Amino acid sequence: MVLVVLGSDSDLATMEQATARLEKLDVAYELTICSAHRTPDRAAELARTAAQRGFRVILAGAGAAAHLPGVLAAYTTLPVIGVPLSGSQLQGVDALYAIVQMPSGVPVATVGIDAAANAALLACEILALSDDDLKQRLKAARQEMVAAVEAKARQYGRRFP
Ligand code: RP5
Repeated sequence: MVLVVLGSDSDLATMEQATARLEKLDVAYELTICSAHRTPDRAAELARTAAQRGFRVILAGAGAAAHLPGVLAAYTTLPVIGVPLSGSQLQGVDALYAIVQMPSGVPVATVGIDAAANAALLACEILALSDDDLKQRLKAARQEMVAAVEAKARQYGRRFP
């Protein structure tokens, strides 16, 4: 249901934050590696066939001159969420600018640098528009987050004097 594309195996550790969220929310995904620069034909084919293969959203993580999300978006009207990845000499600012500054007509929803978990949650929110069970699981996850912050407030909160 969610196609997760990485520009390189060196992106795996960060992008696994996305797949962990998808697994926690019981959302099916397929993860693959494909480079806009090193394997441009494969990138085009992946995006062209994604909808007919049953995918509803694409997550694409890439670093450096990160054209992967934009190239995928060029070949499909499925929503594409781009994750700019750090690790380059410019620490992800290069990837952020490359992904977020799409020309008019071909949108890529862009999350923060290395924000793979948020990309997965955004993908789930898109899917939840037509999936009430997933909507409930997302609400439950928000409640867990509220409880975790409240527990930290109890643990670390203090007054002086
Ligand atoms: C990008 O170049 C990849 O997404 C990766 O973040 C970066 C470096 O790739 P490797 O040289 O580690 O394969 O295309």
